[in-house]
Amino acid sequence: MADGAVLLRGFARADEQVLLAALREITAAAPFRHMVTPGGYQMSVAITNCGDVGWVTDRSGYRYDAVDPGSGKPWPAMPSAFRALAARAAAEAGFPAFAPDACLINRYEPGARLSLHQDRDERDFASPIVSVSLGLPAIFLFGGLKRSDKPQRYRLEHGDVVVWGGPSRLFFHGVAPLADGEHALHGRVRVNLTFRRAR
Ligand code: MD3
Ligand code: FE
Repeated sequence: MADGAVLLRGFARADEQVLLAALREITAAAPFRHMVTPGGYQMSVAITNCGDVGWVTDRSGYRYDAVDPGSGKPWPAMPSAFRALAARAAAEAGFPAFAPDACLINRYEPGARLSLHQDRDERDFASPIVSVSLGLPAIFLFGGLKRSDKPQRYRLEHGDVVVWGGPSRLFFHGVAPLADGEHALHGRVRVNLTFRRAR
């Protein structure tokens, strides 16, 4: 896709049942919720996390926190199936020692979108970010280092995995409003797992 960005089509398909079961356990303990951005807007994407720390946003800013603000408890542990899949994908893309400590889980319902942004709340930009797409397909927008760089569009489908490292780690990216549909396993949603080394 770009220098350092590798698209692994269908890489997570064989794990779809294990991933779904793990996802159900996580969201039972830490339900999806629509957080508020520092600017005061409610996100159309609902999020939760697992791992040592989770990405959160509120009126005071974006950050990684060990505590789920919804429950006051630590985020659910990262399931071994999640960790293993992320490490295997990173290795395939040339990052052999990826040890994520955070997994942000995004849920898109029809119409939900993510505007163009950079991921820069992590301490370590040398580690890649690994993303796993599940459920309904989405149009992923992939720009460059400048917000004004015209984004390329990629259709990401159930089971696709992308590794974003090297120069692409700080590229602007986003997701176009989700089209309606029905997925055999996940229903009327898209779920995206993003594995990060945050601390
Ligand atoms: C490219 N999520 O959670 S995953 C995010 O599909 C996020 O939910 C999108 O952007 C989603 O921050 C896209 C793909 C992704 C994640 C991180 C990146 C692409 C990236 C970081 C740098 C460059
Ligand atoms: Fe992002």
